[in-house]
Amino acid sequence: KVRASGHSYEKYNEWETIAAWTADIAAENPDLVSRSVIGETYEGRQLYLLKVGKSGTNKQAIFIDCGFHAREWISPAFCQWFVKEAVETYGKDSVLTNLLDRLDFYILPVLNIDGYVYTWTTNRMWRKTRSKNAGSSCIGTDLNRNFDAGWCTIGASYNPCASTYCGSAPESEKETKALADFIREHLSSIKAYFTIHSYSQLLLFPYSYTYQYPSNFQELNSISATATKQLASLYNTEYIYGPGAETIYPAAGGSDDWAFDQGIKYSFTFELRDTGRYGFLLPESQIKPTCEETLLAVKYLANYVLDH
Ligand code: ING
Ligand code: ZN
Repeated sequence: KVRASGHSYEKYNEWETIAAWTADIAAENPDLVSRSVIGETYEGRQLYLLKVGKSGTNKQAIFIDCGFHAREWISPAFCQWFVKEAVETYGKDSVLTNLLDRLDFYILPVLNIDGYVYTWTTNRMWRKTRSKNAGSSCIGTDLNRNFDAGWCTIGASYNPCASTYCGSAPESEKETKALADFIREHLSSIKAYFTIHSYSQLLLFPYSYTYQYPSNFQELNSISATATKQLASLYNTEYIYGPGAETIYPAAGGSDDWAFDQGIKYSFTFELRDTGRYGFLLPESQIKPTCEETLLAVKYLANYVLDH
């Protein structure tokens, strides 16, 4: 198959390769994949969004984003893997076929593109965006502290030099604004929101900005139990699940809490492999097993959402 030069699902791809891949995968699978642009990054790169699913009327949707944090390279790899699985197994795998017939998946392969590029060129451990901050020589905002969900009240910093800088205001970043605008415009169809991070092997749900439990805590807790069991069924990878604040740490301004408060009652943050041996530098040999096991959890949750 014609494929963006150098692209591989089992390697970490640089941004230009991922960008070319989004065009190719849509062109090769017009009945299943379409590409749109939902905005631009601070440095002017286009934010591509893939809509994956068979065309139909009044379809519900699941939104999945990857690449909030620049150094979490396994995250964009998962979004690419998900689209690959969709196009390669449609009509073969009955579960995925049913999902694609009845749901649309919006896949945002990399949100923090500028930061991702910076991790390839300059600093592999960069997390934030690359936007300039007024009155400071420090660069960047933490996109997962920039949403309007208890913004900057806990687990975030007003200091532009901090790695968890919340930005000058909620949605101050073009990337945050583009994502939030898209979700607001599609609220009537979006039933679930999954945001993919690494590392720690956690499945988190609201809230992170408060220790209070969400209205549907029991339901989220029990489907998280099943989703992580599904995930572990492949390679015994152990995940811990629970509300963000008590499971990882309290942190305001995250996208899952914001999506939940917009009314998207199935809102999750995945923290993929590993638990720290390699951390953000997860070897490429682990891309395939990590994506395969994660896909089991995503498929289970997507199926659950279909019936609820
Ligand atoms: N972890 C997330 C972070 O942004 C998180 C954890 C999830 C915080 C949901 C707030 C809301 O810190 C990583 N690895 O980025
Ligand atoms: Zn992250």
